[in-house]
Amino acid sequence: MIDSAIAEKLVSVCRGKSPWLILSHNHPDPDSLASAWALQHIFYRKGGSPSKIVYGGIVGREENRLMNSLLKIGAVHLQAGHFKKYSQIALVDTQPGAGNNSLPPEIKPKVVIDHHPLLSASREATFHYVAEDCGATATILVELLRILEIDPPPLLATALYYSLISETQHLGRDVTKRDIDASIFLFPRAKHRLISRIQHPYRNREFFQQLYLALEKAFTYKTVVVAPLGEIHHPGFIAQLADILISLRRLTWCFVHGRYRDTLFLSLRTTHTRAKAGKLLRKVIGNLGSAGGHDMMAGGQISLKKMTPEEIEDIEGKILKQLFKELGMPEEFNPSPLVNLSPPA
Ligand SMILES: [Mn+2]
Repeated sequence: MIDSAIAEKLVSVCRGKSPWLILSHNHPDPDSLASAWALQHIFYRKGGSPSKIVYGGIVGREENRLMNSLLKIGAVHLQAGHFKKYSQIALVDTQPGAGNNSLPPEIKPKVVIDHHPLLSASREATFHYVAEDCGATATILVELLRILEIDPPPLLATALYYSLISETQHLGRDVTKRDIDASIFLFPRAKHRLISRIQHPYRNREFFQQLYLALEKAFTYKTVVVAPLGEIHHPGFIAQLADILISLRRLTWCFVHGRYRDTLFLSLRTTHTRAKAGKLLRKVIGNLGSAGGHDMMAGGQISLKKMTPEEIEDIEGKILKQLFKELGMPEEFNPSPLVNLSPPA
């Protein structure tokens, strides 16, 4: 549990009437949405300061769109003038330099709250709290709410609980005692019927089309299932597909990548509970881009701006080769398709 001195420091930082810009991931997942919303609540209740929750990219997954609208979170797309209008910036579930947010490099955030490994630029924030022993940033926000004696309204509790179970696959992945304690606190406060509606959304045809193409492209090699998707409809699909493919029996690693608007998005999953997937993906990507993650899951991105199709293909090939090398797999490469529709010989 976070100690009260840390919570009091956050309160002292947010006192005053000037408005805050709370920045989540570019393509926000439930954890960054719920955490941003909880921080907005703390700012309002303890500092009396208004704030806006923004993201740089798109809310791609149907579940996340539903979460934003059904729970009335009110996260909006970042506008060009926002950084001029709001002088105080807070980053949640991400950090300056993490590569998955739209913070311009010359702007220093005042507040950083995250559960990914600490990046050096975060130390320059007036308040930074980065706890790797939390499976979700939402856990940190729950602890802050509790220590500040703010009882979260039902919809906020619902968002935080949904974030916890979605980020940790129902408290099964990268989860610690802090997450369990937070979930016990949230459980009686959350509206579970709403969570069920979010978890079982109606999907448009685009999703099935994308899934079909993905399964066609996926292949397995040794203990890895790989899906090189090429162009995709939205970046959120990468993580979604990785979560599906890692369920493939007997395989222990899953690697998915796809391109969206000049960026290559990558997702890595493993069934090994202590695998340091985040570290591994950072090694694989090297100085080509950025990555972050935990033991069993990681994500990254590489800018493809001004690259020719050949250069892009080259990068994708390099990354894959590097991944196999890091996983200690032999040089010779004989993949087999995940789905084989040809009739038996
Ligand atoms: Mn998170």
